[in-house]
Amino acid sequence: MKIKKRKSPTKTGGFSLIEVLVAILLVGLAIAGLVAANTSLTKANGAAVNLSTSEFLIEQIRELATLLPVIDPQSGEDTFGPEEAALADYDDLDDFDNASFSPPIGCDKSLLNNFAAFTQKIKVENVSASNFELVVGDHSSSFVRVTVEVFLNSRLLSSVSWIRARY
Ligand SMILES: [Ca+2]
Ligand SMILES: [Ca+2]
Repeated sequence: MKIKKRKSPTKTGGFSLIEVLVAILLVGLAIAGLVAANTSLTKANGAAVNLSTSEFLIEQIRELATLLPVIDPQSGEDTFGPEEAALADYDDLDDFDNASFSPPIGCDKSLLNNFAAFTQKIKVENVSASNFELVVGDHSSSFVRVTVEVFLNSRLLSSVSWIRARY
């Protein structure tokens, strides 16, 4: 009588348990790597979007400021700061000194409610005609430095300064 030989599992062409475990481990590592790469890409993308938004919000103030005279058209140098009660009536650059807008404003002073988490902070300072780094007394020179900072939930994203001459 013939006894049927049982085939050994290693000779069937299948995988051993160790091989399967190693394969699972490698696939797991590959998936973990992909998830990590995707997470950092998403974070980088989010940061880039926030940065472009802050540049856009700075640009709004720059455009608005470009159209304004440096001192008030009516009161001249009498007041450094706003002579007017409402933002809609602000008509010179120093009206915006120490102004903070959240939601931020557009170049037409309208509220940009879609960017409510962002804040624009504006500083207007007179600087020396011979040294733009040197802040001098209000209305004591013909040059002002406008600084706009943009915050996202109180975290500073961008800050830009520029010089305007009084004309
Ligand atoms: Ca004014
Ligand atoms: Ca003013």
